[in-house]
Amino acid sequence: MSTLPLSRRHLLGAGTFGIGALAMPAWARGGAINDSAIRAGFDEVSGTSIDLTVGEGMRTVQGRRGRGIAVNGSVPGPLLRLKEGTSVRLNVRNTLDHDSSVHWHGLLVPFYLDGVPGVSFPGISPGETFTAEFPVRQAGTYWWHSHSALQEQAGHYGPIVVDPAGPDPVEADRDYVLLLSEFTPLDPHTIMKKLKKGEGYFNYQQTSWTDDYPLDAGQRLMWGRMRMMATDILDVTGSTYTYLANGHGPEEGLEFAFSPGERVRLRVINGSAMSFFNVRIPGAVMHVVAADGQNVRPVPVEEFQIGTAETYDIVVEPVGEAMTIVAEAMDRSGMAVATLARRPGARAAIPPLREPPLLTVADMGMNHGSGAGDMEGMDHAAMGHDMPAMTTAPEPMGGMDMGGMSMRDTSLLPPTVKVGPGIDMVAMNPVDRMGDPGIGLDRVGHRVLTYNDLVSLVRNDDPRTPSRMLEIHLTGNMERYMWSFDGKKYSAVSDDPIRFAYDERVRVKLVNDTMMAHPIHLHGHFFELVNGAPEGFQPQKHTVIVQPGGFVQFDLTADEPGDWAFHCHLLYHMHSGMFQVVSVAEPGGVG
Ligand SMILES: [Cu+2]
Repeated sequence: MSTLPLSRRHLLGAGTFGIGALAMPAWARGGAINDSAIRAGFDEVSGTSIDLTVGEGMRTVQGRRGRGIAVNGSVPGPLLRLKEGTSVRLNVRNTLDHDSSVHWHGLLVPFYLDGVPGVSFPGISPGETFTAEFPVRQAGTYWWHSHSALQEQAGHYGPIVVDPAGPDPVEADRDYVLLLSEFTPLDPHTIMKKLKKGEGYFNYQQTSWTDDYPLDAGQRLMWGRMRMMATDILDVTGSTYTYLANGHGPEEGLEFAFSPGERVRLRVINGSAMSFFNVRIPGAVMHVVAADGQNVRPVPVEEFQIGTAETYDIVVEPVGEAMTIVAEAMDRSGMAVATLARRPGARAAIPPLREPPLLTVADMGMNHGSGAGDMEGMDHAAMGHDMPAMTTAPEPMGGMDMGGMSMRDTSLLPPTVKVGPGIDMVAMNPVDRMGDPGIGLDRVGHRVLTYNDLVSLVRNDDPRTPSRMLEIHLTGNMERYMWSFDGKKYSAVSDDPIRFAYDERVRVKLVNDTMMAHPIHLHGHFFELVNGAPEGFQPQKHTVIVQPGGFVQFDLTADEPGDWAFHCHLLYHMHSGMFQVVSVAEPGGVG
């Protein structure tokens, strides 16, 4: 290689009079950033015109290496700091050798800038720069991510904070972003293939005859007959994932500084592909002040579950030298960790992972009551079958006789649901589970947030009663890893969208016929959870967890014309078909 010394000299020489070119980081020059490692953590970008460059490279997390997709050279990509009432121009340059995209998750934008390939936008071709310019109409905590293929799993995501035009009702001395996600050295398409082969592939906590789960022989037989697993809590687990806090593994020591007496605002974003987290700060009370970017009346809690794609803002007053922020994966196969530290290096104890939870009768959609904690004093004998453990509490099904109970009775489904191999489970008696803290948190012995605790801080602007009800079933065949709405797997252009008239007010009921919790996200809108909040103060969200075997209802004002994505935010569920297009008519137009 006689040219090597020459080219090296050439490069060195260029440096002496081409400082500008050399000062430009590798990611900005474009192309693969193979040999320059992707940084963990993120910079902050702001102003009226922001450049984002999508590139590829190698990531290393706690010694594990894998290929990744970075934006501006880091995972997560940069924090976009925007200001309500201004306009912003976002220039997204794609240096990958395949298409990319950015969806501004939670931001109200015109539909053609929403960044979902195949829905009013073709995607960003290799070498192309896509510009999204729009007015910033809201304040709060949001995030952005690729909507192309499985890029989000590889690292293509980052946080958004929008500062309010006026005074912020949340008073805090410090303001931090805590973006939770996961790292895997596996190629995301490899994960998809493994899930297709066997849904329990990553579930190393499977019940077996020799393990020490509190299930007796009869219970094991019952779960086996149903071809289900009581430990089937998350599809992809800590067996491959390292859980990340702002891109850092739990041993990599992410710190947030505080001084005694200060109020610290933490903007918690679940930017993971497949994980629900249970978040707590042992010893601290967390005041939940915003959900999905929208201010709520403060709720003091000691733990909350955050579904994929949700955000919660909390305010804490740390005490002592340090406090540990623990984000435990819902199946307790790992945790992301950060520290509130009074001085650099200060640490508090990290609690061990708790016992993995088991699915319950309620998760199978066989509730007979009105929801969690409401089963006391029920006369089970009068219901004609012997089900002593019929509660939403996390008890295994002691002595349950499943005879005569069909979990696949498709006659329970409305005619709008397409019955076929895509459905292997039908909730027998789905109930409103918005008072449920989430899988595994029923009996933790301290106060846990539920959706029923959320009350909007300000009055909502549409007081109308919905004029119609739309029921949508979340369906799936877990064994074949097929996921769908109403039994229909999404297959692009041929599908009939869900249609709304312009400004129509609709109550949407999402019924979960499966045994997994699904975080359902509607683009372009906020909807109001029907959670018993005082009239006019239902909390607004863009993503809602529908608990297994349960339902949620929300009121939607369809006032953003255009085609919008509507999907489960578990990446591999979306990729396997749990996706639809919502079409909102133009003003005066026909749906
Ligand atoms: Cu899902």
